Amino acid sequence: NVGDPETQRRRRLLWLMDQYLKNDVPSIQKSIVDHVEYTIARSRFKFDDFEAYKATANSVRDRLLESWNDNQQYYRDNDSKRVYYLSMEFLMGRSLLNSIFNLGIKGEYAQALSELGYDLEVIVEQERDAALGNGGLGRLAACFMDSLATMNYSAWGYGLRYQYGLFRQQLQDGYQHEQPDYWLNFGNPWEIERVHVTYPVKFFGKVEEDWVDGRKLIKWVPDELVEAVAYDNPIPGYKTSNTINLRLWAAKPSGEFDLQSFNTGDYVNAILSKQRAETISSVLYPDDRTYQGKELRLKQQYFFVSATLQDIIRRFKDNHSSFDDFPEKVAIQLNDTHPTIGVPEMMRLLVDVESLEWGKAWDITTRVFSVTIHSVLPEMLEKWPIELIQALLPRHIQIIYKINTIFLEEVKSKFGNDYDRLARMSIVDDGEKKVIKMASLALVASHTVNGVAWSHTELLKGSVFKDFYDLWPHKFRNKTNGVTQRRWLAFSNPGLREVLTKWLGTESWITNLELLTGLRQYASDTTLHKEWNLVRRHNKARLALYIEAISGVKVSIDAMFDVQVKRIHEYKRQLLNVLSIIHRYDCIKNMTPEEKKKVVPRVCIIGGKAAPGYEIAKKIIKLVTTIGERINDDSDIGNLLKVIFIPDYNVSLAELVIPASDLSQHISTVGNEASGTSNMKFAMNGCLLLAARGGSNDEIQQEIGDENIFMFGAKADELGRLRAERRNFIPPRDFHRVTGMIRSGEFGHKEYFQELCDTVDGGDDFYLVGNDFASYLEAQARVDKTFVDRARWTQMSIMSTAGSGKFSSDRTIQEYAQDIWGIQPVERF
Ligand code: B1H
Ligand code: IMP
Repeated sequence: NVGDPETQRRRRLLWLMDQYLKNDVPSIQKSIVDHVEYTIARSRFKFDDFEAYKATANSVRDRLLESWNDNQQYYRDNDSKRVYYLSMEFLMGRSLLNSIFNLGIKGEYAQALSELGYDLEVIVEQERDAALGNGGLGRLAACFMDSLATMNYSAWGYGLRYQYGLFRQQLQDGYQHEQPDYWLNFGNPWEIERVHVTYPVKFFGKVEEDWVDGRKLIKWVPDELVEAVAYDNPIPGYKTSNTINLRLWAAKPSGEFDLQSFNTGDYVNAILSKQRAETISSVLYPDDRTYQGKELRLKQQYFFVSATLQDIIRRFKDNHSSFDDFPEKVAIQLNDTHPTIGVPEMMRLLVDVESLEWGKAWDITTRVFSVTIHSVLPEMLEKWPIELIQALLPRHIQIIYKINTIFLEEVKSKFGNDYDRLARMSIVDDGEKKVIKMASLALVASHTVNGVAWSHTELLKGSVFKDFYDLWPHKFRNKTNGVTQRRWLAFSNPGLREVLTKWLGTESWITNLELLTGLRQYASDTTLHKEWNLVRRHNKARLALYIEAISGVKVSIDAMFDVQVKRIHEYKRQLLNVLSIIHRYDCIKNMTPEEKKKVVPRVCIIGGKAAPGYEIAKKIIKLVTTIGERINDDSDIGNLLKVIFIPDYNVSLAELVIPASDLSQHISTVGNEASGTSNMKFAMNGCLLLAARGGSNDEIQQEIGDENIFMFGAKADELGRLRAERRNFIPPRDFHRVTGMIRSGEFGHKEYFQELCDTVDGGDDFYLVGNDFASYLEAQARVDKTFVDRARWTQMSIMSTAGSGKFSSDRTIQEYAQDIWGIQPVERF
């Protein structure tokens, strides 16, 4: 025992921890069983698979917490610049397998459980997805967290802890029904409630002015006060001790406010009205394209952003006495415009609370914020009614007006009194609708703005934000999206992982995806072909079992698995796929037995959720299930064609489906998909893409080569003309034949499907389904022809994987870090 008492105490504590959290099999077993007894309070002699999952998850959490704590301490001491990623959505999926893989203890856990009589694969399935997101935008945030942790960045994610995540989709009689996703019902072992990390968030009320010592003091007196409570979710990096934090806020009634109403004697009603505060973080909005201008949504945005900024400023002030260094220590990324109310909130905190003068505060704000835009269409940009902001956030509306006035002066000084331009660029639109344009506010306050694929960024510069590009060309960047190859390749496709590692001679591709190009030299090696196809057959067999379990339909794994899984949207054109399936069915029905022998058997798999109020999208789902019933039971067709709708598509289903796909469809109307990210996951896993032009499809084509992808359809520069002339367009005969079959009631539900057909053959085919139909069928014919040439297909598949190195979110994050955030990796040891 040497050293002072404090050193001795610390040494003792470290020793104790070391005794407990070793990663050998018996130590892991001890921690699991301890959690069975002491956390779940079950007997170690009798616990079911779900309880085993909970105990296992808790034991993993213990291990995460160690590095999480050390890491936060290290960042604090090191005082390096941190990036804060603000997002309304984080679509994390499951955590157990991902965590033990990242910690490098998957083998030990599998063995530990197996010796206790449990199967890791079964245990993993007990976990509910954390579905705090709608689709691509939320999943991108989750991939970014993984890359930030893995690449040793000092980063925090901030968002909302919705009690209900994205709804669960149930099919009844082939129609979508939404069920609440109460994912916290059985507890969430991955989060730590921080009862002491709380901030007050104000709403409504009025602004009062006061003069003190010749200074104007502005005081916002709210009518409603809500408490934000932090829930921390440790995010481990792969093979690093870096564990970063995703902090999600939950709303709780505030304890200190409302004394007034308690004094009126109506105690019970006073409690009930306070309790309503919790609704702010109750539910994720399930609509990912249309802004409904709902008060609750704005409340959610402000709630999470206000708590976040208070937290960031508090952390900064822990070891800084002036704000001069703030931009050197803090970078804040806005994931789309949803957190933009943070701009006036930052100004309010700096000016009203921290007493900085306006100019100084604005300088700091504009050096800290940057924004990513994910949408393509100007009409999709977020706009909030002035009245709503005025009532809910009376101080912020004043700040927004002031920002706008100063901004418009700058525009004038550059372009003169060009009133059209001024009106277009103004943050405040006080025309008929009277709204605040959040994208303009975000752009004015951000030092950089980026699109999510090359073609998308070009659209932003050339049309959506052309005026801003004219004013500030230096602000615009491209950051092509990426996905984490850990979750989407290494962990979800263990068979392929083994093959890749063997042929590349290293596992380093798991952190350096560009190494995949090393596969190209073996693309025609027959031994590799054998191993490659064996893996896919194995994955397809797994999916086939799942399909049979949910639908009763037996599918052959010799058939091509042709997959389209993503949110159901008209612009994603599931209808193009479905119409061509009907066309295929019709063709097969009319074939002679000889002709049938030449047909390439297909299993068409479609999955995805429709927003609850989106009638057309719901009809598309019903159309898929309707034709599925007909085709799957048709003895003329047999195994030549099957149509499966996979209900409740989510992240964990994606992990099952993607490695088992032969062909996947990314066929959004050109110019309507900002990027797309599932295309990257499929390509990585050696699935061939049937792809329309635009978004990240263009870049995938460039990376893997024209000859290894099936592209079709209109080009970007044709979109404007084709749309304008769409009423004069006459679709091919086959197209009319197919919609005619639906309209005539051939599949039943005659009335119900009319409206759906009207969207494509009623002379107003906005998404150009009819326009692209011929080109799509031609591409599908190429697909069939190629599929029977096994060697050619396998080679293309290998080339797809080999060419997808660019689409790692590690690359994306590194570009953000260097080019936007100005942060460096901080390695702890
Ligand atoms: C994307 C959204 C989105 N773009 C509003 N915009 C939302 C808009 O809840 N809301 O109000 C939610 C989401 N999501 C997607 O982002 C693009 O459509 C994809 O093309 C892109 O790949 C993805 C990630 O950049
Ligand atoms: P994309 O629109 O095909 O690029 O899909 C983006 C990603 O979002 C997918 O790979 C999935 O990980 C995720 N995703 C899409 N739709 C859903 C959904 O309905 N639930 C959960 N995740 C989804």
